[in-house]
Amino acid sequence: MIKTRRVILLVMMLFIAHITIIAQNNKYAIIPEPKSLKASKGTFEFNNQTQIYFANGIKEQMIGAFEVFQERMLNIAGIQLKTTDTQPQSNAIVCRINKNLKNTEGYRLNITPSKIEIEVIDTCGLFYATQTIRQLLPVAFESKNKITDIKLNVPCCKIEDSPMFGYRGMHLDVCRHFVPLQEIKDYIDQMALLKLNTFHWHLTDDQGWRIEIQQYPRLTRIGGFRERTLRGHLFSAPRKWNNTYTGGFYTQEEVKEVIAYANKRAITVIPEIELPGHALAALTAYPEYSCTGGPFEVQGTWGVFNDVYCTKEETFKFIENILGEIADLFPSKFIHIGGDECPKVRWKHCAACQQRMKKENLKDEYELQSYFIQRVQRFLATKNKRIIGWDEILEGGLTPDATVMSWRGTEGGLAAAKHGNDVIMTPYTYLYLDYYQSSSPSDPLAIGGFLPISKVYSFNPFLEELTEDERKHILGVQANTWIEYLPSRKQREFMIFPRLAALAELAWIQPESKNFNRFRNTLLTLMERYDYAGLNYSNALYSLQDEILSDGQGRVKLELTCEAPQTTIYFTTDGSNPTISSKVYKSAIPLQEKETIIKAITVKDGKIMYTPYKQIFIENKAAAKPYVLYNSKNESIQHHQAKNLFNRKLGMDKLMERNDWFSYHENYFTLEIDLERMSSISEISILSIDQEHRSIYSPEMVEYQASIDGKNFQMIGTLNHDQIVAAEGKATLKFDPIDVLKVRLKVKKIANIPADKVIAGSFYPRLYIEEIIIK
Ligand code: TNX
Repeated sequence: MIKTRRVILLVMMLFIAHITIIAQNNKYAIIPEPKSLKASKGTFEFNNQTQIYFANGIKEQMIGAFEVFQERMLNIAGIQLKTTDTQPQSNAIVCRINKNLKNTEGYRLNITPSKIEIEVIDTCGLFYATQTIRQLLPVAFESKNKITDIKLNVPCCKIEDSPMFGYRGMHLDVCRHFVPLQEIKDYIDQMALLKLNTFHWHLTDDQGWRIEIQQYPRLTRIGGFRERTLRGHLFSAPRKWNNTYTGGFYTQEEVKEVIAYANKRAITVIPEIELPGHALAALTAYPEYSCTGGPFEVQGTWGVFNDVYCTKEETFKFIENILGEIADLFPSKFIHIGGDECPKVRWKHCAACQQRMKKENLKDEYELQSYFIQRVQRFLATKNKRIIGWDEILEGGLTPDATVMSWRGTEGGLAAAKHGNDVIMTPYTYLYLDYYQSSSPSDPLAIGGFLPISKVYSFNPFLEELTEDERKHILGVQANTWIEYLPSRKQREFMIFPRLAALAELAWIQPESKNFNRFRNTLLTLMERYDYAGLNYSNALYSLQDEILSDGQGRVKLELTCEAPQTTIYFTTDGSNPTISSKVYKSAIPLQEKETIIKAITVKDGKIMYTPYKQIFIENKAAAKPYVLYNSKNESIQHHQAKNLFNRKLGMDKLMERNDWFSYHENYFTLEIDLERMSSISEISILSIDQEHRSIYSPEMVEYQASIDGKNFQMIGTLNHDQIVAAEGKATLKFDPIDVLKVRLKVKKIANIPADKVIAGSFYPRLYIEEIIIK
């Protein structure tokens, strides 16, 4: 009896502790999480009498750090925060220099009912203190319009804070679609809230040149606009176009405006001028700097294009003139010069480039690329600038002073750090905000990939392979927003927010201090701020992710998970739409063997929080059965996508974006499925796809075998490539029912891309399989 009471008490205490943690989190909902925060009782209230006092030592130019906060106070709440020359006793913000603080971006904040005391060593720290106060204020402080009837209280606490990385970036592509100036400024303000300090502005690409260059007006007049834009995904066939003339660019005056706006928010703007590739907008305007002389068009489609800058002398003059203007315009010490995705075919067939290679003693076109980058680096050094380049600048020899932006995973960053170069980590495996964030097929079209916010948050930039010394070369991290598929502001906001908050936290705090459960709670408050700011952020935190598990007894069950806290999942198995009267999801749902449809919703406070989950699970005797996979050498192998072959789920579309497929790139594989008991079967299907434009082809041949004793197999049939293509990728072999124990499939990839295809010779054929179905 006593024992049960104790248990009940303990459970109650845990419950209460849980509640208070959540409540506290919401009161001090700061992202990124401060290094240390000690909560205390009471609040400080802002009103019309609140004054700001800058103690001795705070230099004139530092005072500007408060302006943005003062403006917001005035515009949103009508409160004029005046500065005073004599130290007030109460109702004041008192700012002081503390020489003991080491990090120029760090700050100390002491909030009591009578005063807010701030200690810093420099302007950035002062600015960040105001941004922390901004997040301690009621969420309505983010409102776009004036607010009334809200007490502008901040809860008392002591905060000591400073960032882990000195480079905390957000990248934005403004070439694939033109992004208006106001939108840029609004993102910069949102970056400031999250204490990000670098805006990487991707200003030139094949689809548009977006910055005025006074010496070359055609760059924007011609290169800034295009005739047509691809509709739908690059991988969908046939192609469809939007034929509206479209484009835009920023004048140098506007660029200065953005730089000043960012500077006021402790943000550096780094421009990116792409070279030697991704240059078609420039070459359309000035074809004489290409290898062939053109003509070209500003591209309305995406990808990598063969026409790049020629390496003749005139081109370098042209590029130096452009970079000269850029260097004068941007105060940042870094200029990003691109360097990625530069095909070498034009250089191979260009007399000027071949002559250049001879003259400079370069052994191949990769070294020519390296020569290109090094020349640009040397030129910018004369302007007192350092270069950043994408990780392809490692090819053909790395320029000593270059900083490498590692985007193709983390390998490039690792190699550069080991080489002694500085690195910024922006791997597409974690930090590409153009990738999908939910697995719901009703999300707007995106380029592909799958990076839910938890995955972004989980990125650890300190790779295990790095020594203590090499770690110092990791300057920081950045999230990239490429906008091929984000033509509208609404879509861009949907992809950027709230995932940018995950980036901000992993950039600011040590990996061991990260905690996704805490983060997601705090995030709910940030999302409330976004509501006030009118941002079209994504609610994908509330979407459902599924996993198909084996129940160990030859059947499969469906696990549903939701990353958001405080939610309930309701589901149905009969095709009806779930409501709050449907079954509550508690653990994985056992699936019946016959075709089953599962629908589910996430509910919070009686509200459905995301597009309902809906999935049909087809009948498949192979599901959850043991299997062995053999490669071309008949060695048994593990393949992380193999489970997708029998998950009873068919792909959502033919873009294969969310990893529901099995991809295989060797010559053939053999798969043995153990049905575990004698089973009557009469049909085996293998579902593949054909997409010539992506060099994806159905198998050359599939051999079907079966075994009664589990040891000796007999051939039951074969299907060849033409038969499979004719069946639209569903290679079904039907036969009179037989009792078997095991099934074996030998699947052969086509050897070469047929010679009559455009891409023959330059790509290798790929094989993608969606499902293997046994009936
Ligand atoms: C690769 S990241 C690119 C961009 C694309 C992006 C799409 C990089 C250096 N190059 O040109 O927009 O993928 O995710």
